[in-house]
Amino acid sequence: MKGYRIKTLNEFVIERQAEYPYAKGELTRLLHHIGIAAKIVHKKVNKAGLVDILGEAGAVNVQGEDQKKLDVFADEQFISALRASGECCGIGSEENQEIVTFDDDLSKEGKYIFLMDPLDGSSNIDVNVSIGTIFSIYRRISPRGTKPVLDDFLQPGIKQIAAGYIIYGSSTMMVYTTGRGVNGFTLDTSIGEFCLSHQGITTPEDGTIYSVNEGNYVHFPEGVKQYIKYCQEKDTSTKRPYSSRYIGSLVADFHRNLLKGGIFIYPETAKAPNGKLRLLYECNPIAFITEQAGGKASSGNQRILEIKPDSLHQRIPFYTGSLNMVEKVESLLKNNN
Ligand code: AHM
Ligand code: MG
Repeated sequence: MKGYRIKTLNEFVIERQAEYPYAKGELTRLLHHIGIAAKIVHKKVNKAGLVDILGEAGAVNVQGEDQKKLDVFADEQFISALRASGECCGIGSEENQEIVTFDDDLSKEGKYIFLMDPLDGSSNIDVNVSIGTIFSIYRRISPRGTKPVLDDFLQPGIKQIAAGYIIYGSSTMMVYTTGRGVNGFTLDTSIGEFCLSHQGITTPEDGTIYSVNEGNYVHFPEGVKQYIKYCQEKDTSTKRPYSSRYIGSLVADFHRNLLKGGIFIYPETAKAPNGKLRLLYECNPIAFITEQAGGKASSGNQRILEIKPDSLHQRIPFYTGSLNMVEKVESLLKNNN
């Protein structure tokens, strides 16, 4: 019998790098350091119920150390891992109002900038439900050797070099794309390595799951209301009614739908005309992955990846998942405009 050998994340990215003759290993090193931060956060997430990490950020524990909430902890871990990589000159994060720029000479030479939601699904942290990290990587436009500027971070999603997420679920997984398909790696805790477990992920064109916070139904645009009714109607030829599944962690809801086929919706409402989710570090990376897997990501009337951002924490209505499902809701939105 032929022996089966696992492939680790690091082996995989190095192998992929060899396919680009001019690659110097910078992105490889960056992905390696993302993996390190992910493992540290994984460890903390797994112990969240045991230690006093759930205390108020800023409170002082018995050792006299600042207690940090998991989201603050994750933010710090990713920032320090990226700083250590020497390939990243600055970071935009949901946890920080302004961009974080690295001052050391090595980092200033770095050609990449990094955007992240370090711990997404914050309402699920304290109740042992899946949460995640979402990230996006761009080439800077400001000259190397200088501090990055806001414009480096305000590039449209089509300019992404890589994007991914880590899901801290029943197991911890990292899923990422560099624009050549989507691959998933599951953390084998016995050896401390992310191992290739989901190669070449594609999402079904038609799904049977819809994910939306239906509690907000009365506030939704007419097109979304009609789409929800459509999902609930009986029609065996299209496998309706669909199943409704909503965890309240974008990463977890999206990950399930990516693998099984489905749609995730966070629409605009009268109260929140731009929805809730953030374009730069939630919607763009997820949109890049969706498209690479054969799905679609839209703001309702525009391709997410083509939107030119105007601010770091900008929000956008988000419709993503199986191609035909997203197109159906887009057409209902259009008809009810
Ligand atoms: P967060 O970044 O503060 O965790 O908020 C984002 C989360 C997403 O993970 C999730 O899809 C959404 O907010 C859930 O919002 P709601 O509770 O309004 O349905
Ligand atoms: Mg978030």
